[in-house]
Amino acid sequence: MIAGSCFLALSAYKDALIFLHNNAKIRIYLCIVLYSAGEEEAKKMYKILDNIKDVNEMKHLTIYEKELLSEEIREFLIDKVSKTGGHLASNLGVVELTISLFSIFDLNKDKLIWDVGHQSYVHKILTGRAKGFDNLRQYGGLSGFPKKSESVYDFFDTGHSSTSISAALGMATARDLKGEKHEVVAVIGDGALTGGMAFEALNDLGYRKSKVIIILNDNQMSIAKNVGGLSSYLRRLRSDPKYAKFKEELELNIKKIPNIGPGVARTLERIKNGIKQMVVPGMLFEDMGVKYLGPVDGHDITELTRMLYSARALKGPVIIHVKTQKGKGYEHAEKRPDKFHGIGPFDCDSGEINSCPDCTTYSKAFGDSMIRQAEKNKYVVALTAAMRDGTGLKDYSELFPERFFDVGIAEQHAVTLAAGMAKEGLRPVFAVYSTFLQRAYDQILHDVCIQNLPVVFAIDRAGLVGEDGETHQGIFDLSFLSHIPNIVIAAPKCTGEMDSLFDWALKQDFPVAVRYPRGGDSEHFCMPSVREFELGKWEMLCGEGDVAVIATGRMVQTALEAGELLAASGIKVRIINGCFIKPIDSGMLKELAAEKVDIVTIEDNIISGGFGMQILEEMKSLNNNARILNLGFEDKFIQHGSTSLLFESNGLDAAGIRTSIENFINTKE
Ligand SMILES: Cc1ncc(C[n+]2csc(CCOP(=O)(O)OP(=O)(O)O)c2C)c(N)n1
Repeated sequence: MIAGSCFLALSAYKDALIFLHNNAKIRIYLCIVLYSAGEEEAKKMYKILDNIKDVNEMKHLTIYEKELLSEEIREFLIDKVSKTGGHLASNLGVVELTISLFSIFDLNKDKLIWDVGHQSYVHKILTGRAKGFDNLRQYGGLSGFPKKSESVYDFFDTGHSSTSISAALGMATARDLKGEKHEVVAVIGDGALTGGMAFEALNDLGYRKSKVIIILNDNQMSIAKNVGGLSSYLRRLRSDPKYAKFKEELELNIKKIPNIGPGVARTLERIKNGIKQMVVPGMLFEDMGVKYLGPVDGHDITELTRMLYSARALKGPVIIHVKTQKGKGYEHAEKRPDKFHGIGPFDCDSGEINSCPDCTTYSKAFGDSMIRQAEKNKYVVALTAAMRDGTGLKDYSELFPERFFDVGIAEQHAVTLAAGMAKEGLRPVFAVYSTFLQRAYDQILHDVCIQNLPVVFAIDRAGLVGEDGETHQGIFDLSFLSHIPNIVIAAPKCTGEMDSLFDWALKQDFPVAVRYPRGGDSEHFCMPSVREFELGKWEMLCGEGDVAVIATGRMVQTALEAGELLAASGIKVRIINGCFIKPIDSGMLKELAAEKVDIVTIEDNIISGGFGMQILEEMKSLNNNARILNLGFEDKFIQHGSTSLLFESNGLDAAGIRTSIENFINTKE
């Protein structure tokens, strides 16, 4: 009876809340009454989150309500991400920050850009997309990154690091030229700030003096612990509150010094700057022309609000140094923010991931191989651009700390650093995801390949990566590398070949790129394989039939499966492991041409400029009339979803390939 009336009262309260939406005082009073009554139903029933219908709603909430909302959002995130997987720790760290940004800025006119964008989940929730979280990162569902196509409040698509300040400056420049009035805000992590592009943008911004507000979200973490001189600098700023307070007071006092005439004023200005330099050393941002505010506790909404107001009132560029904790509010993520950075589905209570600990992934096979290579050769060194664990180098880094180099999110620097090392006799291996290597195209061409330096590129996550979507699919590397002279490109057909291929690569005196996919071998595939590689020589796996299927890398396994399906319908095909993408095996192609065999090529890269195109060119030059079918990705970006679904929807699973080959055979006159 009592519970029933309570429930009725709560329902009425809920309606009243919606009605009284703009009257914060009454709302907070009712809220306190209900919460102090200790009613569990109250908590379950009245969710502030459910009543957020507008981006400006945050402006009407009290600080207390915002704190309650923060709790709700954290619960929501943990629950949803535990089911779908995703970027959890970074989002838990920006809950109060996002709420505060929404409280101060009006996203109907102001622009907000999230660097990398993996921490935009709270933004998505507050912009009406909470319901989409059941299908987060799934095919056809909500993207894990900002997408203009998804919401008018996603102002700029991100995914790769360190782009936000440039984009913000671009938008601010457009605003000023068009005579518009609104704020442009870029939120960038301390990890992303290690990327050179962020400095290029700061350099330009400080000079142009455009009004851009930069929020430096400093949690001292990249994916793993942040590295480098900038990180130590931020640590000093973070850890000494006196430092910031002293700076504020000093500036106030300096402002009080009277100016007497322009000449004296100039001298005084110089003296002021001199004093500032002496007592507030290394004011990096201010020296670049960007006003520095902070540091501020990023989980204290009152303080954050105060700071954001100050920044909005200022003229010219400003950076607010916000201290946050990655994984905040979820014990497991607070303890292991690296593990919960990007995570698959997991158990909420134990924090355990539902994965297969014994499965051999390509990254693991690479890491193991690096240990063997380093044991054999004391000049072997490994480089990563902030992706130590993802690329499988954790064990190696612990065994060979002096031969391990994490350069921060700086792929371009990593490549030229490796070039310098190779020039002086080291054997550098740069482990990098295919998508992030795009950043370093010129360094590969200009610094490594023109000088023909023996740098080995270990290109992980080549091909489809799945849930991270179009900004992360590694489907371009064959196209952007194949046309560079001197570089050799190879791909193992299974994890078992990784060690022998790296062993081969490290013996060559030219640049070698070894590309391999995310995950491990296909379930249907079991081919423990240790073999000798010979430059530009392919491997014939099945030698019968009038059609030769030449597949590369992980697609060899799919080609074998497709071959089995075709065999079941009485069609025999030859299957060739195209383990060298550059140079291709001209000898074998000549033999196939002589036999007048038709050719099907299969790659997990875009067709344009890829593996199959090279074969097509070669066959043309042999003046052969054999027909060629190139299978790979069409000229478009591939959205997010599980890799199996994406392969299927692009006709590159075994069944799709079987159909394409059958059609190809059937269309022969
Ligand atoms: C060019 C590039 N290299 C690597 C990555 C992979 N990556 C995604 S998030 C991240 C760490 C970012 O750290 P930070 O900016 O501090 O954000 P946090 O996750 O700590 O909130 C890295 C290395 C990337 N997105 N882009």
